Amino acid sequence: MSALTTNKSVLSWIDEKVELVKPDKIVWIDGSQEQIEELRATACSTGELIKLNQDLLPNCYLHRTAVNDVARVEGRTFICAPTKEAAGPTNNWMDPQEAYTMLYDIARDSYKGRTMYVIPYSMGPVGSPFAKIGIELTDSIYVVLNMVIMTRVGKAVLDVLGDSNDWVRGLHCRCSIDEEKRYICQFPQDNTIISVNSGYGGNVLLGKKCFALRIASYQGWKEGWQAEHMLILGIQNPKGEVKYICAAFPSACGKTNLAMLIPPESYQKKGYKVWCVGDDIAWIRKGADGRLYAINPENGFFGVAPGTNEKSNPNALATTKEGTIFTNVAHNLDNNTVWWEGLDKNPPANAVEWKGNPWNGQTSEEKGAHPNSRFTAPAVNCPCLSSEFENPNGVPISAIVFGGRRAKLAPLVYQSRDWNHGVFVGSIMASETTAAAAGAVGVVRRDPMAMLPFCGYNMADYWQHWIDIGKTLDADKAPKIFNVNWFRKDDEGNFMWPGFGDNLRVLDWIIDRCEGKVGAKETEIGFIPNAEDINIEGLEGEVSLESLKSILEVEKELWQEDAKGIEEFYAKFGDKIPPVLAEELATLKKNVQ
Ligand code: GTP
Ligand code: SPV
Ligand code: MN
Repeated sequence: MSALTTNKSVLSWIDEKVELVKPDKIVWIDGSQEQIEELRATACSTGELIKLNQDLLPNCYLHRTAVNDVARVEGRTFICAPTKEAAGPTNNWMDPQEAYTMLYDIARDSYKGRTMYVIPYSMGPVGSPFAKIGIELTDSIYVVLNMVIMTRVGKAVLDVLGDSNDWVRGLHCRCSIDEEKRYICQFPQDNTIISVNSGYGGNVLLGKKCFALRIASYQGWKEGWQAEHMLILGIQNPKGEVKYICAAFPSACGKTNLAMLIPPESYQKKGYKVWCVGDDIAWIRKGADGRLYAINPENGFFGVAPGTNEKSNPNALATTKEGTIFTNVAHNLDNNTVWWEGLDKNPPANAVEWKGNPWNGQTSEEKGAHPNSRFTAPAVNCPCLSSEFENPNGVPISAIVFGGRRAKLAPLVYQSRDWNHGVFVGSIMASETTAAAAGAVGVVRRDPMAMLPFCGYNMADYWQHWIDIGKTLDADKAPKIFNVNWFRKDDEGNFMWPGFGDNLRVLDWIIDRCEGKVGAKETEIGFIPNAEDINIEGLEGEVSLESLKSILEVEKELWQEDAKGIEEFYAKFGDKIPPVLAEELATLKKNVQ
């Protein structure tokens, strides 16, 4: 098959990589339906994919990864910047030359007997002023078919690229899925990503975390924009006006759920609607009118399956009914469909669990689906997809929301005093770890702006970049910055806030604050709602005014403790800590004294 471009920088880079990995064959991905069908058929013939019940789940497939390859591997993810300091204390660093040498040794000849797929893709609507182009080389059909869902793929992308050298190089080699030789390496200064020995999600769909966050955050720093781990949603009020919110929560902390939320009944009756623009990544830049605009660079959703059901997230469930790839969920053999924990109360008896073993969901103690099992679903399937999804200029942002998973301390919601204080609030985020990354689950760690595993340069420079962006915004145009916590628990370990659709009640307060329509209490940590201003109509029996008040309280002793933790965290950055943040920390310490 002949190349789909005459771009010399593309062709010579591919030639080099062909020389290195020695594929039997090269296939350019043009994104045509015919080609997709052919790849699906090939993958089914080798067992890489399982074709599901085409009446119930048309064009849907199941894939199982290796059991040692089920999540991102943060310990084996590297920022290969020229110096350790450029990567900063929160990233693993490797010298670029050493990294290339090591990775090329691992990759050498690894495509022998295999096919090289060349995937030209656009992050963002093709040709949008926000969009960026990448080319991923992979020896995995699973990767190709996922990239086809998650990004805009094909010849049109190369036509937009023309002769330009401004594109991100991505080389993925499955090799032998050896954990000890698994590396996810970003070279921000070279616009390059190399990923070896994995076949899982965020490690190998290089447009996603590797490019759209790690490389793009660096590009944004150099070019004056921002790449963030944020959902984007629009709230339509009864008058038909839509206000947009971006929210950064760490992995598996509720972005997809919030982005697709269904308003509580009382809100629906009044005419409220929520529209999803994106569920994981936002690229943000200033528009001609001086406001910040955001696009979702992705074209699909790579969502957490467990817990997704008709009640918690019917929109996500509906999105997975066609053209979806399920990874590491249980396979129901009776009707050739899929199942995961929390889908319904009726696990299949005649099934295969995520590792590929026979499984009786009614009697087994073992899980059917891996906790980080996922669906890859096309955005167009989403019943609440925003009409602005394809808008090349993005949507104007009214509020930025940070949030984590914290059983104690962080109140349900609070508002920062101003932009710089908001940057501070983002920088001190902490959250319990989840199954989205390999390692212990439930450990509280600092995760500034939900970017700890995704920032492609020194986090202190990243914070300064946030502060610098703020300087360019007029106060009346800058988004207001908030922090939320849906995960507060009582002493018995029960969640104190119902969450999910009811989170709209908090977003409602946030939008009212943005419009100056509601008051708030100024506290040691920022503005807290008067409990009466959070609408709990229809929540009788679930949340009392008393318990709402208790999750809106500032517990000074806990904050004193936390301030020490923040100080320790900041100390890692030495004198690179932006003075603005050092001052904000001093203010917090004084306030909670
Ligand atoms: P990534 O795709 O890893 O970036 O995750 P995400 O941030 O999109 O998280 P997602 O929406 O998939 O939610 C992850 C888990 O959090 C699911 O198991 C949900 O059930 C749970 N969750 C989401 N929203 C809420 C909420 O408001 N309250 C509670 N208690 N749990 C929630
Ligand atoms: C996350 O972990 O934040 C995800 C899934 O969205 S992955 O694509 O694996 O990074
Ligand atoms: Mn994510």
